Amino acid sequence: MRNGVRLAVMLGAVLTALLVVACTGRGGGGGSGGLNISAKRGAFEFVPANVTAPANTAVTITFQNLDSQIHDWTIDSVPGPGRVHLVADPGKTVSGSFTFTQPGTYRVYCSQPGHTEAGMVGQLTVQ
Ligand SMILES: [Cu+2]
Repeated sequence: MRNGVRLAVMLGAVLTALLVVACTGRGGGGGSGGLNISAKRGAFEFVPANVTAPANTAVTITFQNLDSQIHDWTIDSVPGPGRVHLVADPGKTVSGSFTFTQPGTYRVYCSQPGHTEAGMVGQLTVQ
């Protein structure tokens, strides 16, 4: 039985790895597979700044911080998850799955002190 359990765990790990590859393999433009956003190195900037996600579909958002200071990708209020707050330490990548339930445009910003003022803003379009 123990071997069976071990096999199940291994299979789970492999499937998870495949899922991660599938979700992060696409570009940052949109689509149902996932969104990839990065914090640009040496700049207060999201790349891309504007992203599009389908409504009523689970979307994996991956936020990669290429800069040397902490950044986050934050939406204060959006129907579905309510708040989105992906915080990435320098050089790190974080991700989460969200289902947005209402089409519209929502303001994205970095909540670290001074970053919004420096231009670290963007927009999520749900359609
Ligand atoms: Cu920031």
